[in-house]
Amino acid sequence: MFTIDKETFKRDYLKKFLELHGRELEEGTDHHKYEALGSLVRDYVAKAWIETNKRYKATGEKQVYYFSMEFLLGRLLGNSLLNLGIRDICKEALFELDIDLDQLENFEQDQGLGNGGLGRLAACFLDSMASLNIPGNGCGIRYKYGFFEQKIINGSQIEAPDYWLREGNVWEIKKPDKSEIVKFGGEVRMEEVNGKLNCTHINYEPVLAVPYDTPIVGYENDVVNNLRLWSAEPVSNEFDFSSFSRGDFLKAIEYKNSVEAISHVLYPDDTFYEGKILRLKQQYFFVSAGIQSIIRNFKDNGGDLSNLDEKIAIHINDTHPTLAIPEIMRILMDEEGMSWEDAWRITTNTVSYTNHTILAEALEKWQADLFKKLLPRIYMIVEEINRRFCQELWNKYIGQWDKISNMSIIGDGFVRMAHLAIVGSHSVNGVAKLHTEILKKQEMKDFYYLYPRKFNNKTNGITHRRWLIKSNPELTKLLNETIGTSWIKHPTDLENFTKFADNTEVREELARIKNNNKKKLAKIIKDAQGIAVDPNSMFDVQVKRIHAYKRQSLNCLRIMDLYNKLVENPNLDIVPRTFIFAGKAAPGYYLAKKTIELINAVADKVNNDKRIKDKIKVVYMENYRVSLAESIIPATDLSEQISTTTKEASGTSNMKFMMNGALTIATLDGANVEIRDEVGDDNIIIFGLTEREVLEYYQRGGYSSWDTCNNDPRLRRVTQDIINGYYSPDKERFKTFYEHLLTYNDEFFVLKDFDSYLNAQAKADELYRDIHKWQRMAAINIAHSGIFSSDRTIQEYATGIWGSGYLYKNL
Ligand code: 26W
Repeated sequence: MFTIDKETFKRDYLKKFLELHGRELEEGTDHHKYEALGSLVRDYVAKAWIETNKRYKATGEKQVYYFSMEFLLGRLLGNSLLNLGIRDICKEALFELDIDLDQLENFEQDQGLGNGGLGRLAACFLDSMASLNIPGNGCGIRYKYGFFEQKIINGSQIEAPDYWLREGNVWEIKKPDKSEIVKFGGEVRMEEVNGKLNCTHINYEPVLAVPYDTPIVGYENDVVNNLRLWSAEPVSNEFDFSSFSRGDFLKAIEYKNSVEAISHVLYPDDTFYEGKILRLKQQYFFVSAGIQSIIRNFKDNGGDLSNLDEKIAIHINDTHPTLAIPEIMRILMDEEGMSWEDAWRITTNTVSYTNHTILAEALEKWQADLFKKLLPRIYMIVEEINRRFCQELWNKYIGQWDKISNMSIIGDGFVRMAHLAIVGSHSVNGVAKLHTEILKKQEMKDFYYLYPRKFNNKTNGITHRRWLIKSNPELTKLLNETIGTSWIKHPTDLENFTKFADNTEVREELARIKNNNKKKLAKIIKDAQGIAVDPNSMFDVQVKRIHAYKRQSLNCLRIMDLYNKLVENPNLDIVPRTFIFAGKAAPGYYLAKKTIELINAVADKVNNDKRIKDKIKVVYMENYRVSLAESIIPATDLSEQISTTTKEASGTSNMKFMMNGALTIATLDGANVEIRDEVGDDNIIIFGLTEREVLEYYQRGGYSSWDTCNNDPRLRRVTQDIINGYYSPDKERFKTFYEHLLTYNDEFFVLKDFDSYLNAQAKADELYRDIHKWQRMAAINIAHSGIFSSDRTIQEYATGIWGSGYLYKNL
């Protein structure tokens, strides 16, 4: 294992600083200091990185490639130090140089190449694969601009570009010699040579895919895996290709721009598919580059392509990288001369697919004519996959034309990516038990019937190294002192903490730690927003993407109701609360942006009303991102997981909160169900419609939001307040929000669940009044959170889907 002593570290650091900046430490800025530390750590990591690679080559172990359009890594310095096992030494050494490591870590820009849950999950998985010694590689896009920066101006979201590379990126290494060419457009020429059909792609536009590698450090195990992100560049002028007229200057500029556009910016859409051709280009770009480089590397190492599926597992994170399927087919057939049958067997055995959402508006389907024009050879292959698939269906479902056309991969002029992903892979998984059951019973039921053995569940997880050890050092210390350190490598050992739930001293210590974390967050809020919040109030938190189904609206309505009650009776005996919101809305999502505005309007009114004596405060924190989450989550008392049942595939912040000792108020949706199963009904606050009730309403109707509203004076009042000028002199301002709830019958049952939510909140109040009871519940939540470590999830993927890793070999 990597070790270093304090003095050597100091010497290395000062040397690095001088080399990098050509000046003494005293003359450097904080950013200089961060940069020197980052590049020194990268040097330390480099040796193990190379060694890991050599070891993988020598053992010929099965390699996993995790393809994802998004990797939401956040900051790397702190976690790399932690995983290397030198964070403490480093902290002491820097202290002696008058540098505060915690502060220095704040100078790192978040690597925000993802929208939300799906991208963060990919990042947690990379950490777990490395920590479990699984040969796991990430493959994605090196966006020049990450997820936009959110500013809240006059209560509204304003987007600014996230140019995260402005001050460089110490972690990445550009590898131009490992570039690949990706081909767009053009035509396909078919020729028969010696009785075999040959395909040649001509007149295409070539794009150079240049890889940048980032080391992913495993936890104290000398493993360093690789995340490879591809950047699009024009092919150099020396490159000889007939389809491009090199003499034409303007055309050359146009070509350069159109190429660079590919890896320019991350689409800020989450659960909403737009059908933009550039996105399809992005998808094929990184998938083709990734697959080509995997196969090239495999062959260079003497691999035999006929058993590619035994040596390589390719996982696709949602449908976004589904083109991996036809791309492998293309290479195996067109470049390697394999038969369709052999190529198909190898491809399907290699690829596995995870579905992350059942929302219909998120399903990717590409217009067939655009697809064909952009990717002519890939389209031909998809057509042939579909022809053979439909043939299979015809034989099985004689005369059932509707069923066949519903299941077809190409239909109504579109290529349906989820169908391609299911047909072309050997495993399809959901991300929580309930979600997988809904996939099997509803969304994908025809496919489940056809291929029952492909479907399986892998409940999501989070890396406890970032979300507990790194972000909550005081809680980590308490755990180590009470139950020892075995939980760090075996997170389910956190269960040993259960017996401390009844220990008064431990409960008081838990309360003290929480209070400390709240004080730190209160300072961040004060510094950023000028709002003073009381660390002794209950911190009641909802942080996540803003979306109608996640129901920030429900949270907001009950705050409005509570405010009304307080105005009416300022002496009302309630637990003082600080309501904290954060999250970004997709720039084109009008209702979500209005939700942000409404929350801010409510915040304005509530925070400035002297009558309610500061009993409640509302804070909307700007620019939610991984590093901010690391400050908010450890400071949370109550975690709001209030999506409409059936709509949240899993959720992962719910797991982060419980691991940090927050209690959860939740609907029985996504992984909340499994959290409830772990902690028991007494240690979670559940409310709202059940899965059965929601599905019945959707199928049979029978819900009238209008009636629900009219029968509840509290609802009548708060919904009127949205449009009567109470929160904004402009009565039109929140009209859409109101209409969504009342005119359009409240698609997500906000009003229906209101009463039950308020009762649940009253219960939370009651529990919070007894600090011992509350901390007992917090302790039980922490003790049962180990199962939600992504180490457990990754072990399940490795043994159940990929056939890789130590545990698999020892099955
Ligand atoms: C095409 C636009 C688009 C972009 C992203 C459609 C869909 C997505 C993702 C699948 C959305 C997403 O992040 N889903 C979330 O995935 C998490 C990890 O599995 C789950 O915990 C969340 O419940 C789910 O909403």
